[in-house]
Amino acid sequence: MPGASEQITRLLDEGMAAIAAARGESDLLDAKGRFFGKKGAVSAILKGIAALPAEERKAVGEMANRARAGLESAFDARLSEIREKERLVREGRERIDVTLPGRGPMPGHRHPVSQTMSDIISVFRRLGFSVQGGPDVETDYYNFEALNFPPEHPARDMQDTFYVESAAGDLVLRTHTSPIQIRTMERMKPPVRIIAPGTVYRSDSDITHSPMFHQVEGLAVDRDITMADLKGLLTEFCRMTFGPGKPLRFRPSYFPFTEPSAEVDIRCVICGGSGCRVCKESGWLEILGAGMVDPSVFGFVGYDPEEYAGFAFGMGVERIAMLRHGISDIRLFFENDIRFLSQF
Ligand code: FA5
Repeated sequence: MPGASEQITRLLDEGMAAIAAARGESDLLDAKGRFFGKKGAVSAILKGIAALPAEERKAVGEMANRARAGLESAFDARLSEIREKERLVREGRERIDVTLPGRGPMPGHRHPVSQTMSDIISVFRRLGFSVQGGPDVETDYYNFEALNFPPEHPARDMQDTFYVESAAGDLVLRTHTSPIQIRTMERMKPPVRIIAPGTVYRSDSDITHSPMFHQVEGLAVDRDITMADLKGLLTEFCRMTFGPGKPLRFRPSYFPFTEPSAEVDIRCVICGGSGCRVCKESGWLEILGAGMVDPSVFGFVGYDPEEYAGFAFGMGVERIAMLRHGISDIRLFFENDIRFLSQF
């Protein structure tokens, strides 16, 4: 075979270069196939030895075998190198750092509306009021009629609600916590000093109105109760809830079950009073309705209006939470976005 030794030398160089350049096992196996595998170039030379002149066979055979042995050991060495490198990469990726802090469950906390509700309740408990409850699904009688809203009374329109069909008669999702006034007075004789927290429902929805929201009702009935007691109590409640010096105002209003009636507004915290979309440019945000219990309501529960007088109020819990935390859209409370809720 003319130039067999040069050919072997060249194959050896090329084979060594291919082994050294191999990046992974598959490159390496490819080089083996081309140069010294069963069908590789070195094997082809060995197979062709028989055709060589007798005096060359021995030398070419020895040279080809040495070349194959050299390539095989280079292959083995490179294979171990590649496997070691892969092992280090894999272990680096999978390494567990036992000193890292664990991933525990995120600690939860109470919703800002529930926090505000409990704070309101504790203020009134300190002022001598006990807590009463009533059903969310109410009869028309307790929600409207006994509160002096006759069936076609226009004030019903201000509290449009969700009606529940029932064989038992007209049922509504209560529009306010005031029905608990009636239920309480049916059960208790004066003196009465109660608050009634609860969920209420209306077909309302904008940045300060939600279709489901919370109110805390208050009722005090005794001899000699006057509007001054109501004003003093609500002023003290605002001082305890918002801190001293927070401007509030009493504004004349109308409710069928109180006479006279008022609404209480707090200075808007979003604009500081200059006017914004939250306070509808008025500088004030309404937090509650109140008044002296109308004698006709006493008629429904059998209290003597000549002997007793009372005041009542009903406050919006979300509105108070908005004012405490400077929140500009009531709907944020119900979207349950953890980025919002985790701030409280
Ligand atoms: C009433 O619901 C009366 N029952 C309050 C009352 C009780 C008056 C006892 C007299 C005596 P009003 O509809 O204004 O009143 O609602 C009271 C408060 O609930 C409002 O001042 C406001 O703070 C809040 N509120 C009313 N509608 C919504 C609503 N859709 N979303 C959130 N808060 C509301």
